[in-house]
Amino acid sequence: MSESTDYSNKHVEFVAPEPTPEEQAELNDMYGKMDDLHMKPLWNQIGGLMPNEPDPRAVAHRWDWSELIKLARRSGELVPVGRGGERRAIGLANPGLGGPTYIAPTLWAAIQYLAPGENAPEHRHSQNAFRFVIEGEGVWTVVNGDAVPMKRGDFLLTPGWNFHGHHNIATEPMAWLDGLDIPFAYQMDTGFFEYGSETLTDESTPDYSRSERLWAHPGLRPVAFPGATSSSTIGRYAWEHTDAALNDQLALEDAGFPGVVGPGHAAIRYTNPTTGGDVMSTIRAEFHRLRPGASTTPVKEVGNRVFQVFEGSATIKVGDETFEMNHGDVVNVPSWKLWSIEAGTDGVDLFGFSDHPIFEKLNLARTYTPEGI
Ligand code: GTQ
Ligand code: FE2
Repeated sequence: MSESTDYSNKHVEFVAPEPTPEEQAELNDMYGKMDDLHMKPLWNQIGGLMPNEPDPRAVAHRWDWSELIKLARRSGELVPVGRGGERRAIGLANPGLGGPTYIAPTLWAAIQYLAPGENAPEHRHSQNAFRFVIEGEGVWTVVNGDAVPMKRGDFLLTPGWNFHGHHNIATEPMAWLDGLDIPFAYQMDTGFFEYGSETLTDESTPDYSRSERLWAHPGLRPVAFPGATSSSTIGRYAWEHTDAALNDQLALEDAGFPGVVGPGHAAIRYTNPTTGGDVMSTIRAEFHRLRPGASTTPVKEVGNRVFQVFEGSATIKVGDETFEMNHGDVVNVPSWKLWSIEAGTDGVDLFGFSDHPIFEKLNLARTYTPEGI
């Protein structure tokens, strides 16, 4: 290794001499032939195709809950749920991605709305799905014949290829947030879909699903089901457990013990009890609680995040943008944008999900925290 070897990421630009008119005519002829044969030279597009660091087309954007719920209600008046449509779900379309309804290149987020007495028929798909309930109750989602109650603060799973339908047995309409890996499946051509029963296979309305009875006792797993499963076996992560876990982290901090991720910042990750890993192969889900005025450490990460404010308020910075966030508001963080959250005067409770498991599995995950913060 010589002294003069420079391992820095030096940008060496090759500047070709200007072509003569004769050379230009030959170039035009060659490019025309390439075009006819569906070929494209790398040298005219290298910067866009292989940037020095992720340069996402997705932009950071905030969706206002009061607007989302207003239009969801309107769609409830105008659009029936039925075969064909299957779901009254309104996707959040990232303004940078144009056209398709993706909140991120890999992720779908939607507000879904069911009026009293309505039934969303059963189907299954290879796309992984979850629901997060920002407010309300009265809907049961039936996942592979298991009726799962949906209540405020609950996080519910429909891992890929499980039949699922929803029904609202209450006298009030209900809306919730859906998260799926639809764009990932669409862009990678991995999606399969099948219709199931038009009526729900279990119309009971138990307080707890069978999956919770078997799997949602902390640190205890049934001996009868020994294997590791690729998705979580828990259908519903009840709010009472999430809330208690976050309270306990902050109580430990008050008592001088470790447990929080940062000062005044408690956080839990929903896990698969058979592995301790993420709930599904493509989606990670977390819940964060920040004390009044507390903030997260700014970080850049490969992959996409989405947050929804559950209670309280926060200022969320993403790249050069600052978003004021209140109950129900949704914001996305594109890949490699520096982001941080600062809680408002009453603190903030935040639900969040990401596509990070995809990139961790593929050895493509990177994070960066600027020095001096
Ligand atoms: O509830 O089954 O937002 O299949 C998108 C696709 C919800 C669902 C969505 C779906 C569902
Ligand atoms: Fe579905």
